[in-house]
Amino acid sequence: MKRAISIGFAISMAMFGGFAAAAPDAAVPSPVVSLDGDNDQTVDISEMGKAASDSFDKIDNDGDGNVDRAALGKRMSKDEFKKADTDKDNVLNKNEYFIYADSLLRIADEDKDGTLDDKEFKSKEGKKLLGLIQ
Ligand SMILES: [Ca+2]
Ligand SMILES: [Ca+2]
Ligand SMILES: [Ca+2]
Ligand SMILES: [Ca+2]
Repeated sequence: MKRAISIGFAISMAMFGGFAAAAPDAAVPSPVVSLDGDNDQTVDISEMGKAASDSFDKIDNDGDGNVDRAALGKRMSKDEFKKADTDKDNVLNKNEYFIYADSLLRIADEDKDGTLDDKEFKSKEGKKLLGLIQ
């Protein structure tokens, strides 16, 4: 007696139009999206501060709480570093780093609402801030 091995033929019903391609707009890089912790489409001082703190910790790879000009690399020019180093000890501590980032945020904040949107991030200071904290 032959036992026929039955292979189940799955009859697939082609579903047309069921899977529309995902809208590609989510892929557009937005500086706000990466920093916007509360998803209100703007970056406020606390979101900026968190990013600044994270980036500071990354730059301060020996963990002594200070970063020097060399460690900052392209993030800051010599003059900017001088300005940020308010106690003139040739390193930036986290507070100095944050205050400098905050000063950029204030200048970039064109409409003075205390937050930066995508448009404001495109300003000179906005870009600088982004380069600093990302
Ligand atoms: Ca936000
Ligand atoms: Ca250090
Ligand atoms: Ca200093
Ligand atoms: Ca604003």
